[in-house]
Amino acid sequence: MIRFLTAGESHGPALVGIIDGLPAGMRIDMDALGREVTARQAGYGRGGRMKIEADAPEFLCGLRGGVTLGSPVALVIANKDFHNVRALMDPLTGAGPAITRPRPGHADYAGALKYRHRDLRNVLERASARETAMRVALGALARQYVSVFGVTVTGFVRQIGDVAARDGAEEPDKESIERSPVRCPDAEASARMVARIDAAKSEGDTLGGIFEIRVRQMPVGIGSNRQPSERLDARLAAALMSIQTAKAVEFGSVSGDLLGSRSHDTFEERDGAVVRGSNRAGGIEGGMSNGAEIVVRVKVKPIATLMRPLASVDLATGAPAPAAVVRSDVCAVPAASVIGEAMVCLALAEALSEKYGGDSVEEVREHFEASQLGAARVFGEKKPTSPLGH
Ligand code: EPS
Repeated sequence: MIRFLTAGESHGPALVGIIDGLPAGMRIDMDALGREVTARQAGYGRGGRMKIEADAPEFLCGLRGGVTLGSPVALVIANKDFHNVRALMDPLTGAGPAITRPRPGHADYAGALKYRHRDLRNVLERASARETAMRVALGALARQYVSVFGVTVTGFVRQIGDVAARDGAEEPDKESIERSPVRCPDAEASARMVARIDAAKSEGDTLGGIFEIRVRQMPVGIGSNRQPSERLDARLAAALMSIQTAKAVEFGSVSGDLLGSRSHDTFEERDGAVVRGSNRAGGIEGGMSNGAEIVVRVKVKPIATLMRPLASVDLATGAPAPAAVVRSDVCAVPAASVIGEAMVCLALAEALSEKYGGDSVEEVREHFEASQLGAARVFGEKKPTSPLGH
């Protein structure tokens, strides 16, 4: 089974990641991995930190000659900013003035109480979304695993603040997403999102939004109806909700009036094949992939660090005081969409490896092909297909 762990503080020496369970024999596309990690760093609305960092994942083990060995793969990403704050953050000698005014919406307060930290820096360093740089690197490996089955995962931004993309952006292509400074394929909305971020910045405010992930060519029957924790939608939702700013996850599109007659996908017969009339379920029924495109949207909250700080209380004195102000981003929704892709790749890799897993990529392919042949026999010639025809 594929699983992963990350470690590292935002301003510590490095981020560390381990992914275990990748089969032997996968030639890793380093350029593709680098592009994903760089895409997370970009996106209009980022603050000063991204001018310091140039994330370059380094492999420590699990590969030889760029090919997976079947052993755990470990990576590090250096934090360049560590060298600017070494006195504060050195793992052995780090010390400095305590941060004591919690930011509403951040981990500061709950974490201070949980760990009994008197200095909120001890909480916020690990809570920081800096950690997602490693998730994206691991997610890039997971993407290369899911691509063995033909699965593709594309994320894009649907909304920033009160600016929403036109609904016409239904089949977003990679080029228009990448051309946009906010990863929104609707060029006109994209320009308005940029202006909205500028306005929020000049007001000392921050902006949240909504991103969407599409998964194409997903094999049927991944996930399970057997146990609550095995349901594919539950697993994807958990993976996406683990992103620091995520507040809500939604699959498909139940009709606004919540009428059953307008919320489900009819079965139809076309040229001897079973097809679906629509894809309102978003590709998952009964906790299992149904072969249609998986469509999932995530709402992300605005960043908790405001340059015009919200009301808080100094935990050291008990007196009212504005929340701590530290360097941060104005809007990280474009980055969140890249992280969302990574989390979906990791969750799908885990679920796919349960059904088709093997010790080598050749064996995985054999398992997959045998399973596809068997599935095609279940309904004879009436092979079920998705509304998109795959
Ligand atoms: C973050 C605060 C900012 C962001 C950071 C997440 O960092 P800093 O306080 O150093 O300016 O830039 O994101 C990253 C470093 C990153 O790589 O995404 C936070 O508090 O969550």
